[in-house]
Amino acid sequence: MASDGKDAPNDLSAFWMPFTANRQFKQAPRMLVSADGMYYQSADGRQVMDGTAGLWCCNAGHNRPAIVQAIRDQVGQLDYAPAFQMGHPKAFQLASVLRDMAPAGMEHVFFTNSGSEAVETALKIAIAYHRARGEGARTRLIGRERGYHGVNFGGISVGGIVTNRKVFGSLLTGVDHLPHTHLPQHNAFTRGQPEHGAHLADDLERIVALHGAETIAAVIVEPMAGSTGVLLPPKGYLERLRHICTKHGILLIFDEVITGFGRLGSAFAADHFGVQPDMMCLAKGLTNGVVPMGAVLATGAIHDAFMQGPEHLIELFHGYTYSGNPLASAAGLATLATYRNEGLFARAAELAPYWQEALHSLRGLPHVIDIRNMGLVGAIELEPIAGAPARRGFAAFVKAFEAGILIRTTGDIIALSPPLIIEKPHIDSLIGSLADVLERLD
Ligand code: PXG
Repeated sequence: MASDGKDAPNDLSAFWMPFTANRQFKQAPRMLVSADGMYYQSADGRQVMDGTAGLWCCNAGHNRPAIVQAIRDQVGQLDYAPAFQMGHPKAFQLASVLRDMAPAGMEHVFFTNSGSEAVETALKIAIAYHRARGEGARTRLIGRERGYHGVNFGGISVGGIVTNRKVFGSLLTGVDHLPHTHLPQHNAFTRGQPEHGAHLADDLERIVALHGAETIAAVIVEPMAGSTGVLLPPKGYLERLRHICTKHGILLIFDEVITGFGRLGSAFAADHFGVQPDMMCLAKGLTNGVVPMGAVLATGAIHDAFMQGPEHLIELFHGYTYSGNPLASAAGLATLATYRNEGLFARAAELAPYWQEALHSLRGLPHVIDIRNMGLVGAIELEPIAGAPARRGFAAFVKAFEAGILIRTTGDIIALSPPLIIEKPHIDSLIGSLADVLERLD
């Protein structure tokens, strides 16, 4: 439903906004009031093209009838069911659909309400799994520099974005980090996976030598690091990580909160790169971003290790009031059906070469020091203003919004991740508008 913007509020003071420059926003609010297909409408009545699928989540675009209807129907039929010791059909149906579309071996689904909770869940399962098998000394968790795994304590501990960590105390103990894979000196302006950097996975051997494999529970990485500014895995890197984890009995967790559900042109990054993790974290595109939901997928071996002891006892002391919530489950089922019926993952793969060329046409514009892409993801890295990191990126974001396109910036990196329903004329218009913005940037 289009809105005339009359519902835009006057008092903005109470809402403490997440990951937002609150004072700047409240002086010059960027308010969205409705959305349809590829477009948002702003409170001042402008069409704004969604270049980021919301926050990497509305992969099927906005206001999709089947999803809207499924939620409407569900809320009138069963609004809530207790998540513990009780069930309802749609959560089981959604788990089965997810299992069937996931890479072979991912047999069980644990529902959460966000990507952050999926990460905490996977880390806890990893540690408890080893303990259930009699390897209780395996408690260490290995993340990666520049990794983003949500904002809870486990996630920021294994994560590697300094601003998300440094003011929050001592975090989890027993955590180590692999080096990030961003090598601009070798890989700038790469199309798709970079050539250089597979050797960076070998750092895991150093960490194993330091602590002993028998103390390490899991390695968690984003197969493609999104939030930190789109860092693609160098060719051979994920394969090497898988090999070293297997060799030492360490679980490999892929955080696919961004890469899941077609972003790279395959259902999951694990499919795209042909590398099999032991667990996967999902969220965002699972429900097209419409109702919050996350999930952890785990192998049969992990799940089965817990299924012992007296049958009346809880096997895993973990879960959320809203795990498998009926509205979220209904939204998830309708979303996955929409992806399937419209062939949206294949569509992303088909459009990827056009997207790639459009993005790389920005090379040579002022301040552009790197462009990288894969599937329907792209990043344009800008040279930071000396002494004022993130200022140029933020200016690009604000100017882009004024020009009618929604982009994401992290520091001085612009990230683009449009809905998978995007068409070539949209790509031309998005990249054309962005080129104008870059031309005008100080
Ligand atoms: N893991 C990954 C890989 C993510 O990208 C999370 C976990 C946490 O998900 P929740 O649902 O708790 O937010 C994320 C979230 C951005 C951006 O613009 C990225 C995320 C969230 C908001 C903005 O890069 N990723």
